[in-house]
Amino acid sequence: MTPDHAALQLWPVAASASAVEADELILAFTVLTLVLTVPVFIAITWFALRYREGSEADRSPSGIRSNLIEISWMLIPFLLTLVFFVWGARLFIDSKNPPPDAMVVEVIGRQWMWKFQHPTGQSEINNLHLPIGQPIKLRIISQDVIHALYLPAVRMQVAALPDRYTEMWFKADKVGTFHLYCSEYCGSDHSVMGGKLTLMNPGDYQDWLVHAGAQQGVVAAGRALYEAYGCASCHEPGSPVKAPSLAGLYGSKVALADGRSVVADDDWLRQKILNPNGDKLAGGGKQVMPSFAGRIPEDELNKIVDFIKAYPRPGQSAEATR
Ligand code: HEC
Ligand SMILES: [Cu+2]
Repeated sequence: MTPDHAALQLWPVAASASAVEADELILAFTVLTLVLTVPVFIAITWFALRYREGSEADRSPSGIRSNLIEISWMLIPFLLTLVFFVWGARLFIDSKNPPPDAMVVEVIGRQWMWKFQHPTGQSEINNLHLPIGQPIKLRIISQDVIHALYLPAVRMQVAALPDRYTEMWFKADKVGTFHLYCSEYCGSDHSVMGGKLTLMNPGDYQDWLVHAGAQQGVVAAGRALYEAYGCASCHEPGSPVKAPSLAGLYGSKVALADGRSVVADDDWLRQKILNPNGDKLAGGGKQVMPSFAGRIPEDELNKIVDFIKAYPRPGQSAEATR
């Protein structure tokens, strides 16, 4: 289940009580702004028409002077804005003070993926599974540049900084799958730095930790990395680069540009990813694929290779890799 990209969603689902409060604040403030500005614009139009050059309107000073009007036009908007100041400050202070019993999830942002580590040790990439009905505190850091974790469903957005922890906390109350974004432009693949926030009943979450979370399968983890490192944006069918599909590649014979042919085994795949050009360029291929040497840690490289191993040939069920 993925969040619906197709449907135009002007107002995202609110999945926590504080999200509802944030919505109320924004709606109320929008209404207030309209109440204060619409009459001004109407009056401007009316005066512009009535006192346009050459009109017959009476232009003599009226002589009316009222302290009541003077004071009220200043005092009423001032008090109204104060209401919003107090209301907003309360939400802001709440959002900075997680309850002490909050469950802590570690978040690491880096070009271009999000890594989440659960208190029980399970980790996942670009997907975040969390229980509802319980305060959750995300402790956020970046491994390289500034990113920002944005969870529209809980109306929260916090910067991920390279050298300092930041925090976000919320208590979700709605089960479902929602968007998860990086909302700070962070380089060429910023647009793919996102995924899914899955909110579950506490029982399902425990279940997920034990089953899916623990063995979220190297293959699924590999697929997430394949997407996160941008392999998919070149190698998936339909991509503008037209790189060869990696489906069914493992174990097959690859014809190289220098005339040799090799069997795509673990070793060769690993080498190809690290140093794709030179003597590893595919026959008829151009030097397009960037080198990933020094960019993908060894454990993740294993997972990507495992994913390529399991990537089904066309016609086979794709379920196995999801
Ligand atoms: C900018 C586009 C681009 C990106 C990003 C990219 N590749 Fe490639 N890749 C190519 C192209 C083009 C080829 C074919 C030419 C060649 O052999 O280099 C290729 C070839 C390959 C091959 C050999 C396939 C064959 O049939 O010979 C493998 C394996 C591969 N890429 C894996 C990966 C992995 C894994 C990633 C991510 C870590 C990745 N690529 C990222 C463009 C890309
Ligand atoms: Cu980012």
